[in-house]
Parts: sequence; structure tokens; C-alpha cells
Amino acid sequence: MYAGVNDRGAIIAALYIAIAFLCAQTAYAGEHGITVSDAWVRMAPPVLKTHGGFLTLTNDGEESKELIGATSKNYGEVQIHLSKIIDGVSTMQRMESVEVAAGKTVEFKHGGLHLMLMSAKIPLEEGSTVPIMLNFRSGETVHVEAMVMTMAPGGGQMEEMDHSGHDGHHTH
Ligand SMILES: [Cu+2]
Repeated sequence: MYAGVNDRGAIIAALYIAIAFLCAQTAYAGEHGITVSDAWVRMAPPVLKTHGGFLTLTNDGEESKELIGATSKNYGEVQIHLSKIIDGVSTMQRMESVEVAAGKTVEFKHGGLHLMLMSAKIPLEEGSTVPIMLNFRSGETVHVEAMVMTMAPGGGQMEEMDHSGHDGHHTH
């Protein structure tokens, strides 16, 4: 019986190693069909304590999934935000949750949905990663390591709006 427990421990250890390896890749899969890809945090100078996090959620499951929040040990608080242009002014609205319907993909990207990483405990370092835990209504959690980058994966021209958006943000 003890041998069985030990074997199981070894298997679990091997799984953790496998998970650690997978975390170095770009996609993170939850238990029930949610995949997180292209997770990244926009590089910001140390003086800025609020950072924007972006990612893509894909639901390959049979049921709708609802992201209800996120946490990171590097931040005091993580909120889900939606950027909107109202009367020509870029504003952000806090979202309680974001639904990802079965078979659908939801992109958190500049000018739209994003994770607002607030009260940074450590400065960002380009090329490093930020650990983020995504919490779903189902109780499922997905851990991602978001790459710290100056630009969206795959490029994209989004620089000019960024500063108005995120620099102004920590006043609220
Ligand atoms: Cu925001």
C-alpha cells in the first residue's frame, strides 16, 4: 500500500514537472475546455504601478464559461476592464465577468477587454513573466505566465492609444 502511495507521489511529481514545462509555452489549458493563449503584460516604467494584461480565451468545451476574476501574487489587485471611447474620450469600465460561449474565443486586447493589474509589488522586467490566476464561475482556475513585452505578440500598431489609457488609469 505504501509503495502505491509512493508511486503516485512520483507520478504527481512528474506531472508538476510537465506542467512547469508547459507553463513556458504560450497556451494554458484548463480542465474543462478553456485555453488561454498569447498572455502578455505591457512593459511599463517602474513609476507606473498599474499595468495592462492581455490574453485570448478559447472555450472548446460544451458549456459556456464565465471569467469572474483574476489574481496575481505580483499585484495587490487584478480587475477585468473594458476600454471604450465615449464622446471621443477613452475610458475604462470595470466588468464583473466575461462570458466565453461554447466554441467561442474572446480576445483581451488593447482598446477593449484587458486585465488591469493594480498596485504592482515588483517592477516589470522585459522578457520575464507575470503569474496570473484566472478564476471561472465553474470553480475552474487557469494559471498563466504572461510575457512582459512592449508590443502585442505578432506586432500590431496600438502604441498611440496605450498611454492615454493606462497612464491615466491609476487616478481612479
Ligand atoms: Cu483598465
